[in-house]
Amino acid sequence: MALLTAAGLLMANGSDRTGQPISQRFNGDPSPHHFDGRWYLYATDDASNSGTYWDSTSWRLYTSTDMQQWRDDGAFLDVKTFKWARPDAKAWAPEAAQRNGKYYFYAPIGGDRIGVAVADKPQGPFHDARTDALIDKARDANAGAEPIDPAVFVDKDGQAYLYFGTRVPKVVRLKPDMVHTDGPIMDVAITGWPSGDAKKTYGEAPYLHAHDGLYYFSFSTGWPGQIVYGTSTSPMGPFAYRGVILDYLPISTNHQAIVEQGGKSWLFYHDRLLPGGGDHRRSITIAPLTYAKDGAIQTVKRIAPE
Ligand code: FUB
Repeated sequence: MALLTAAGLLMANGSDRTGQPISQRFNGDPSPHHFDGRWYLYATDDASNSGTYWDSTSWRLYTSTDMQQWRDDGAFLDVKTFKWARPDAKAWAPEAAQRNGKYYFYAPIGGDRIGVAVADKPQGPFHDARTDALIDKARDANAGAEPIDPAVFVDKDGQAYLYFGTRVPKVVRLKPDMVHTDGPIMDVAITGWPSGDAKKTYGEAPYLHAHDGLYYFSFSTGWPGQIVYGTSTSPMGPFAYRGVILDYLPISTNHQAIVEQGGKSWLFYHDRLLPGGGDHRRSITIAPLTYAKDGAIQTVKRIAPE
């Protein structure tokens, strides 16, 4: 039950978005980016799935100048863009990156492959950057049981990393062209799991961001999952467990992204927020993220819809 009014939310969080959906259309798996002065939020389209599974076949784009008002820019890409994919293959949690004057879109398709598309503009039109998948479970050693949930991080030295995977987190370097891997796929090690919580483990939704000279690796612990994180002095890890960013939600998945812009940080995640919402009918929302003096991320308090 909501205990705060909208005005109360403003005071409590310094944001009028926490607990409020960015759209009246169901969506999930946020991949937010600030490209050339505008926010681009790439998402899984829960409004076009069957309602009983995440079986939509296209991704949705929302854009904003202020993070308050979001414009629905529609289904900007379909799995049919990738000729090697089955046209009815499920389109899951996406990722995007900017480099070389181009925009790259990382597309997990069918649960066993990750494609990459390229465009001159962040809204597309995107075309397949290759003739096959960037990551392919059947082709690539150590791709894991389910190569999904791509997340790209470009370090200050220009090296790009691709994180992905369910149950065992994976990382692989990308070549400067952003569309080929460079070296083997490695497991990401997480150390120092809290004792007495044997059920807490890596589930999915890997995400890497840097803050104040440290690398933060966040992820969901499972189904349902908490969003937790660890830190390291290397983007390859190992990451020392630090704590909970967001507690369990009343839906089966939890999937986050963390962005910094203009000296402020935000957590993007999805939740059950709209009437008729649920496991397969999610809504993206945004919460301010703050750090303690020792670099610890302060746990975000979920605000339930009224
Ligand atoms: O949207 C389908 C799947 O649900 C994503 O790939 C996972 O991260 C979970 O959010």
